[in-house]
Amino acid sequence: MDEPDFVPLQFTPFPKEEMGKRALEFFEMLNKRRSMRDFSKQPVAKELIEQAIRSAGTAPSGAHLQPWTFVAISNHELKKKIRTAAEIEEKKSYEQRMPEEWLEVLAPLGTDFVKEHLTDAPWVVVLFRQTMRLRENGEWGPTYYSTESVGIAAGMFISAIHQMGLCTLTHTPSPMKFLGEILKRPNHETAMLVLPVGYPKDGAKVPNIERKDLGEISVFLE
Ligand code: IYR
Repeated sequence: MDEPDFVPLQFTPFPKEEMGKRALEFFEMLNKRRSMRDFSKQPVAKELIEQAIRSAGTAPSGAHLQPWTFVAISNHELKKKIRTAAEIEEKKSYEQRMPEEWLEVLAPLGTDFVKEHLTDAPWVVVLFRQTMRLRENGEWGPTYYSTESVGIAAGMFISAIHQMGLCTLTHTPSPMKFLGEILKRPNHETAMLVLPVGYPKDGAKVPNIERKDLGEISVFLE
């Protein structure tokens, strides 16, 4: 094994007074994000999607294996194929597979098996998790904490999209195997999330729901 190579950390400290302001501004920016299903067909430049993927690619990952592949689709035929396959699975899910206790918590979100966003949004980004990696000796080995790693990268992608003034949605058709087949991904990649990206339609609406406040989501032990 080679000795690990270290370089000095690039770290910018901020004055104490500025830290609270930066923290608040970041929260206020993120707190305006909404999962949105009413996409306009207005095109979005490829460079913006590339930039969001670059940001997502800064996520930490298990053993720095970066076990993610972002497949960004603007091709209408492919989006149609994905929508058709997703709706077949989702119809079965909503009508047969999801128990009443699940449907009960989905009801306020107003979702159903019709997935217009998959053809309306100018981009559909499918995020794949790499379950295996090719080792330097040519053998396949596992990746580590890939679900956590890809989850973090997804959060960063969603934040990047929001920060640039676009909308996205974390869509989870289930089961997702059809995505690897349609998009011809290798077997060691498994689809985790579908993220349509674009502008909202005029008059787009979102559910009237609240976020938990700090006291409900944290415990401080001092
Ligand atoms: N996968 C379905 C159902 C669904 C499940 C959850 I949990 C949601 O928060 C929203 C929807 C779909 O994408 O419609």
